[in-house]
Amino acid sequence: MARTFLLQTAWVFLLLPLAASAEDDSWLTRSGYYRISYKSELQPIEINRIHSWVVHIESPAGEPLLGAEISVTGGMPLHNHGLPTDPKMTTEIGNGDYRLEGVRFHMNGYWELLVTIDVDGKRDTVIVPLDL
Ligand SMILES: [Cu+2]
Repeated sequence: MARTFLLQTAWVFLLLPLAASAEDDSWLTRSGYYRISYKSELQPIEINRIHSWVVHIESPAGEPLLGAEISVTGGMPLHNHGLPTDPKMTTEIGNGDYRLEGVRFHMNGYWELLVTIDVDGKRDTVIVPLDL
């Protein structure tokens, strides 16, 4: 009986990280300075609807980073075109969260966002992939 319980518990712990990573993707910047994740305020993301994201910036150890400057460019590398808008970071919400306004995608397919993060002059970049 006790053995069965232990086996079942082990399965739960094996499955949890898989479930978490599917919902909460995050990306480490190229030089390894920052970890970035985001939540779209439009769920699911629809074509041709302008909306905002909340971008979360933390240290690789998981500590929220304050006072970051974030800029975003991007496009569809397979189509060789950029974003139809120029998204801007407008507000530092707190706790490592930043509002990014003016996000819009005008086509389904594979997008890449090039995110540049600057905290106290320490700059790093990361490509965030997005399949729509
Ligand atoms: Cu395209």
